[in-house]
Amino acid sequence: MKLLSAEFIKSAALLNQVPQDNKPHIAIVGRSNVGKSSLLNVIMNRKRLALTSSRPGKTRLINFFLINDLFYLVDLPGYGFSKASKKEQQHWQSLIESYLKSIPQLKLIILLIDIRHPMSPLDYEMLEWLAFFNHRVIVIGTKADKLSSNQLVKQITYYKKALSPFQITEIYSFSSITRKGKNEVWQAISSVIS
Ligand SMILES: Nc1nc2c(ncn2[C@@H]2O[C@H](COP(=O)(O)OP(=O)(O)OP(=O)(O)O)[C@@H](O)[C@H]2O)c(=O)[nH]1
Ligand SMILES: [Mg+2]
Repeated sequence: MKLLSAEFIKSAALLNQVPQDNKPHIAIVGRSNVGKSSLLNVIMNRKRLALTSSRPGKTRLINFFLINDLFYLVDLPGYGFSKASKKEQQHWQSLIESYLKSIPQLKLIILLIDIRHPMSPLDYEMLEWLAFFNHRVIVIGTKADKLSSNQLVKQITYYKKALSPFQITEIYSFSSITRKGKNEVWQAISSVIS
């Protein structure tokens, strides 16, 4: 599949604001600041269609981007943003969770982790939760440009082992700076869309 068009459609603060048509959804999840919006821009071949920031907590709503008039890429707020108030965190968490459990058009979850670090307790929680709802998940390790190729091999090996209990075999490293991993993400998307 080739990228033909990418268009911002809307932001949703509530579940009933999610687009109501039957087009498939592919959602990007991961902790705050891991690089979700940056990855989306690389995938959509646009510099700033999804807004990014070096300060965690940039994405606060569910943002929908229509690709090729065919499916939605969905940018979710990150989890584990400690500077937000408890009330805000609970609101995001319930928004993310209700979206992830109640949208039948959701075909694939792209879970982002920072390849430099081990999985956090919140990543484990998210994986267990996604497994409970039987979602198809691939894992993408972001910020690969910050590691040497030796370190990268080591981290991928660690992740393969950590993810095997979740029956996840697809794990790729990615960099929004070098665009490494872009093709692998596109391939995973194509495989659930066509
Ligand atoms: N070196 C490097 N920096 C990255 C990469 N991806 C993202 N960043 C940086 O990490 C910061 C956060 O990126 P975002 O894409 O806004 O992260 P996010 O996951 O959407 O964050 P929230 O919206 O807060 O949940 C920004 O300063 C990005 O420039 C990467 O692959 N390599
Ligand atoms: Mg974001």
